[in-house]
Amino acid sequence: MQDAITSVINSSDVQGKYLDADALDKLTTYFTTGELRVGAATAISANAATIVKDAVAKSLLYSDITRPGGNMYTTRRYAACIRDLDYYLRYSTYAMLAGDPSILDERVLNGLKETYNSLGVPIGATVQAIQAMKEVTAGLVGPDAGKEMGVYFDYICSGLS
Ligand SMILES: CCC1=C(C)/C(=C/C2=NC(=C\c3[nH]c(/C=C4\NC(=O)[C@H](C)[C@H]4CC)c(C)c3CCC(=O)O)/C(CCC(=O)O)=C2C)NC1=O
Repeated sequence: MQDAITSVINSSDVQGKYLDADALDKLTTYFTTGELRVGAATAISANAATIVKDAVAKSLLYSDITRPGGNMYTTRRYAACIRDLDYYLRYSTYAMLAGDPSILDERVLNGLKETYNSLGVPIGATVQAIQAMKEVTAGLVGPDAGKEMGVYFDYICSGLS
């Protein structure tokens, strides 16, 4: 896993240079948004179950997916879906704190699309639910932190698509 700091240091190191203006700019942005990130992470962790529930209500509930024949039908599969959404929220929060998406590649997206395809989990509906989480989260943490979280929700969606 990388973060905004190790990522600029690593890329300066491979060139054998001190941090240039561009690298220092990236670090300044990261440090000045530190409080925003920590505040958002605190609010998200205190409200995670509600965020997931509201996102499901906005996107999946009462659709064919929750009826017989749908992939969320049966309590076991419904619970697996809720659990997956909670993973996406928690790992997006980690990535937002780190200011870097690499943790998503390593711990979430690796092999996920293949798993979903083999189990018949619909990717389009999953993307809709993640987009609904993005909206609900932005409503909770405000537009600036919401935009930052949105980067990582979108990253998961493109990794799945
Ligand atoms: C931390 C990293 C991580 C991820 C991301 C993860 C995902 C993940 N989701 C799974 C299943 C599943 N995922 C879903 C999800 C859904 N079905 C729908 O229709 C909805 C659209 C959607 C929710 C948004 C369902 C229903 C299953 C169970 C499918 C089945 O067993 O038939 C499985 C198969 C094994 C299992 O059932 O636990 C994995 C590995 N596991 C991990 O360890």
